[in-house]
Amino acid sequence: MFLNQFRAHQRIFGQWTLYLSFTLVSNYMFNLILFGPPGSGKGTQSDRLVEKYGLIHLSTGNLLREEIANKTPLGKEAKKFIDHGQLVPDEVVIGMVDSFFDRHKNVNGFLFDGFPRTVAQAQALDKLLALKKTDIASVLALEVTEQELINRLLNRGKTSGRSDDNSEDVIRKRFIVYTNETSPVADYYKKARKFKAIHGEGSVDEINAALRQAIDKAMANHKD
Ligand code: B4P
Repeated sequence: MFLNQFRAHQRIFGQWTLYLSFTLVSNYMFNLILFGPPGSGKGTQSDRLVEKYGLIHLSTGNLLREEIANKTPLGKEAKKFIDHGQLVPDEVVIGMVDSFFDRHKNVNGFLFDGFPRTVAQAQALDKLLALKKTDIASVLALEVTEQELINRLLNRGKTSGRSDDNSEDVIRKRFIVYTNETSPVADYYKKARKFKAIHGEGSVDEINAALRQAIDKAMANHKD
């Protein structure tokens, strides 16, 4: 009789501890933002980093281009802004990120590439992550001179077919938008002591090594 009761308790208690530890462990996520002006190499580096660290790549630029390619109502709306070097409205981008989260539950973490691009987006991201009981661990910002950015983007425009890359006027417009609307996001994360600048010129491998060094450090600190 006692043995049966003990076994029943053990079964229930065992399941609870397993459930609790799973919940605690599954809430641990490492979320990273790759920040920087257009053409600074966010997309290039993200592809390598998500593979190395097992993170989910969330590029709002890629998501928007997918919507455009599929000719969805959202894509048709977004195209008007992207073609002119402007940002797509916050509510559209935030809604898109929210539904991306719905499709990616129980993951190790996200690498945000090109998001957030406004302070309103950064605040919305904090709220969405708080609902998941997690936060941003680190923001790594690629720093590249304007002339190098123009060269890279015009060069990409020759083959990418991207409407926002093949005109120097549109590229310059994107830099103005970056200075006015996106650079305040850096201050937002500096205040939170999560911001780190990374030299973004040199070979892709060299920059990747600098990013990995910063990520390994941020991961060690975030676990403490
Ligand atoms: P994104 O898709 O985010 O693109 P990006 O800023 O142009 O490029 P990225 O920094 O990823 O550069 P990449 O690695 O490709 O945005 C496009 C548009 O979508 C925005 O302008 C906006 O309209 C809209 N949008 C996106 N997110 C939004 C948001 N959150 N809110 C509102 N609107 C939003 O590198 C560029 C080139 O450089 C490549 O050709 C690459 O090969 C080359 N390169 C990379 N690293 C190099 C290196 N080390 N040396 C030499 N070349 C290098």
